[in-house]
Amino acid sequence: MNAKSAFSVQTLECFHLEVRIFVIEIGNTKLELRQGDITRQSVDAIVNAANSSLTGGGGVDGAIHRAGGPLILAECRRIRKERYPEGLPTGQAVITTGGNLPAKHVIHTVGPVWHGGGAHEAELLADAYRNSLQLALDAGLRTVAFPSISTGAYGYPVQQAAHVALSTIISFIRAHPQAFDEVRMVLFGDYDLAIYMGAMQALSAQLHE
Ligand code: AR6
Repeated sequence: MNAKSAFSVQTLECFHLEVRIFVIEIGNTKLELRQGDITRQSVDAIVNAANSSLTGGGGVDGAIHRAGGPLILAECRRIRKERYPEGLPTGQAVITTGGNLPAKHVIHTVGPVWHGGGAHEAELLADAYRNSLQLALDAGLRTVAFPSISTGAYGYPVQQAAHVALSTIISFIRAHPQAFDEVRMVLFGDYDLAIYMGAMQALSAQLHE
């Protein structure tokens, strides 16, 4: 494992707000956790925790469509009609423009609804992260930001979701060491950030064993 630095904590002053950022470096790729709003990230692609209809919803999905404007929805509708008339299956991902967002693209994926853990939720959640990263890689995108997929309306316990999310991202980065400059998890609240930090510390320790 070529992890340059184990675990670093940076504090940035940004518009008078303190932004805490937690970073590990895996080869040439930074894996970063930060508290924030995914719609405000200036990256090549943000990931949307969508539903299979691809026509918008609440939570992150609603925020992305509100901030990104009608071009995103128009592309989603076209993709739905041409490629997924039955809806985008759980764990799959598609890419659209970023519309009015600072991000150039939106990758829409569908996480699993939590049914107690015995309905392949972990595999499906890992698929959502992996297929989103694969789309970004195929499109030559170097910076990608994820929200915490499935842990809102879909009810996936955050602690378990954090482990799946980060271990899947770390495995993908290790398998594709030249692919990304940065993969970022953007957590909406302090509680989620703390949970993801704990999961990252545990995984980071394993990387160095
Ligand atoms: N930036 C970052 N994270 C956010 C933001 C934001 N602007 N807004 C919410 N979150 P959810 P799901 C967090 O419910 O569980 C939608 O209706 C939120 O606090 O958005 O995958 C879709 O259309 C939570 O931690 O996604 C689907 O029907 C996380 O994002 C369904 O919800 C995910 O919460 C998908 O449910």
